[in-house]
Amino acid sequence: MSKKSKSSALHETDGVSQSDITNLSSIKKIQNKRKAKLDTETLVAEILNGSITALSRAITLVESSNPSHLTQANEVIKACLPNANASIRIGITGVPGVGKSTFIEALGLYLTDLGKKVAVLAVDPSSSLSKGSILGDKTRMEDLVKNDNAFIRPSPSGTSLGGVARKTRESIILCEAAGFDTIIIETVGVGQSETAVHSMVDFFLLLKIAGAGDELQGIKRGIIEMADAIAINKADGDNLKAAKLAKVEFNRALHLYPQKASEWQPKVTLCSALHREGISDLWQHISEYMDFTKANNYFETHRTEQNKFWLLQTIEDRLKSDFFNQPKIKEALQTQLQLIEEGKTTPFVAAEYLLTLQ
Ligand SMILES: Nc1nc2c(ncn2[C@@H]2O[C@H](COP(=O)(O)OP(=O)(O)OP(=O)(O)O)[C@@H](O)[C@H]2O)c(=O)[nH]1
Ligand SMILES: [Mg+2]
Repeated sequence: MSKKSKSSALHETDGVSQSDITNLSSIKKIQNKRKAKLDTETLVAEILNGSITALSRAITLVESSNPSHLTQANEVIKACLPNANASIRIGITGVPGVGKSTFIEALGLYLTDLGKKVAVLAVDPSSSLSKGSILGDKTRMEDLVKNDNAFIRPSPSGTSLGGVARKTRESIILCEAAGFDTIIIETVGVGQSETAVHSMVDFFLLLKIAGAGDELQGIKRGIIEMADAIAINKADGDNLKAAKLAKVEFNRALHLYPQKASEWQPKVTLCSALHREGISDLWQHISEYMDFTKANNYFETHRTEQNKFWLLQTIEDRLKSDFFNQPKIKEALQTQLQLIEEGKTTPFVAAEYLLTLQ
């Protein structure tokens, strides 16, 4: 190594030599143990016992694209299903930087203090490209990561939102079977991912920050319709006044929307995730929602509707990927796309042709 590079701030110290204790054979043993495929029965028993290692393994199976893993994943989920359901599922959305991760850490710590077991999952199809939010979340949730009663799993990777969402949905079942009673699912407020998360949770929370007074500008109408509560975050310091104004404006706007199927009237609350303020008020609100929807039966019927939706969604996803993954379709599709570009066929004739090929 040259003298120059040693004096650079980027210089790394030479590697630490391997200690005597870790000899090759013990490393091999550990590796083999890790690799050993647990049989389904043992895996399920360990999950039901609350083993985080078993839970993580099962989620890895769910997320795998290896067909043999998928078969085992399906068996595990089937065995876990009777033990799932005894939880509440909360979806959280908001634009990047609104404070979702900070908020989830604050809420998660508040709930573990109450004696709850909290699992945090995510649906973020973009993270598979950047890997950004995975790292970001783990560092933003520093205290929650260390908490024994919390389990945090980054968004599964995948190219289609449908695939990513299915994996998260199946992970919910596994977390519930492992004894987690509160499942928090985070998503970034872009694309269709909110709709996917909305269709797998009991309560949907929209996080906002106060803007320049024109609060409703640029916010998708559909998201407000989905929200069971809106929390204006960063209601602290100089921002508090603007946050209070935003609260009034959102409250007014909410009253203009038709009544929700749940008959629940969403509220707007203020919070500061950073200072962990307003968290208990919001939790009170969520608890009231659970009581209210359990009493009027919406909670149950809503979950049944969600299950029906996911049945149809899964079939749709499977048919689509089975179709597009056939080599002959891949090839013929390219030809048909080219013909369209040259104006030699129409989309409908081309589609008819491709569909007869399978
Ligand atoms: N003042 C203040 N800052 C906050 C609050 N909550 C979060 N922040 C800050 O806002 C920034 C973004 O917070 P994150 O929790 O990473 O936001 P996020 O929504 O998870 O962001 P993405 O993961 O990028 O979508 C960080 O610098 C936080 O410290 C709050 O209540 N008050
Ligand atoms: Mg985040």
